[in-house]
Amino acid sequence: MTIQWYPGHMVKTQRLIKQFLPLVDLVIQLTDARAPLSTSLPQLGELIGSKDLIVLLNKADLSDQSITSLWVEDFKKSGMTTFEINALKTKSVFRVLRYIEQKYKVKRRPARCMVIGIPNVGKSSVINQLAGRKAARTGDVPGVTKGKMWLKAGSKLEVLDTPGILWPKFEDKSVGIKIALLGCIKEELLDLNKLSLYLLEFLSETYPEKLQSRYKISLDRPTFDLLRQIAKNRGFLLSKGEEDLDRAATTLIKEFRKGMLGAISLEKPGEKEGFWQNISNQDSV
Ligand SMILES: Nc1nc2c(ncn2[C@@H]2O[C@H](COP(=O)(O)OP(=O)(O)OP(=O)(O)O)[C@@H](O)[C@H]2O)c(=O)[nH]1
Ligand SMILES: [Mg+2]
Repeated sequence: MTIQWYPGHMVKTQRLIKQFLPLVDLVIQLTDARAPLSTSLPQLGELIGSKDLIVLLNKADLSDQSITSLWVEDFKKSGMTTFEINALKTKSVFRVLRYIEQKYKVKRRPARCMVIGIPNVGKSSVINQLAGRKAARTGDVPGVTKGKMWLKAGSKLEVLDTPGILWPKFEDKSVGIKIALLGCIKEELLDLNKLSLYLLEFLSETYPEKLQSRYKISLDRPTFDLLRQIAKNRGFLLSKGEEDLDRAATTLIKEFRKGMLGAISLEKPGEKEGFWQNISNQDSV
């Protein structure tokens, strides 16, 4: 599955990040805790140079807790300041605010930071928590923020919200699949049927009990049949009585994204030739 999505505003955002970098004290990179590496910006070093950096593993309420803890350890080991957070919870973001206020309190002016990351990871949601009000627009589709926006977070911090950025092409197909599953790519560009089969294959290998308990299906069948069973059990039928596989695929992906199958992580630290690598090499299910 080859995915490309690089609209004009992403090119502009990269320019904007470079332009505003000299004005900020630190950069906050937001990632999705369910796949912290795949949702990191590969060109981060090139974009921000040696500027102070905090990495936030957001949506930790939706990720597999034991795996997220391993990620936090892993990031810290490589010298990164890292927090796992849930941007919808004020307390969770508060720890980050405290850390920043402490670190930059010697400055006579408010500390300034810039929040960057790929689309839909929760940048605007974190900023709203930092600011203590719903100032930045958020939404469960990628590409909500289109331009930059400065906000005050109390008297000690100023934050710049930026639109999500991706890169022109995914060298590693498995990265494209994971970020598509996490809702970071425009839906219209995706083959949801194929994506749902990747997800089913992953879940039946990695989280079989969660898949079984949500959809009450027999897992000892080919992947394609799992989708058919979901359609059948949910009563998704076409006029001729055939299973509506498109609807089953959309439902599965939507429910996974919302955490309705339970807390799930798509990647583990140190996984070189993991599940997605193998599946994207075959590129068929
Ligand atoms: N469950 C959960 N949902 C979250 C969390 N953070 C953000 N969301 C949801 O994720 C969606 C995207 O959030 P935004 O804050 O708009 O993301 P963004 O990174 O600003 O997106 P773009 O501006 O499109 O790049 C929204 O529906 C949020 O409510 C979180 O920690 N947990
Ligand atoms: Mg936004």
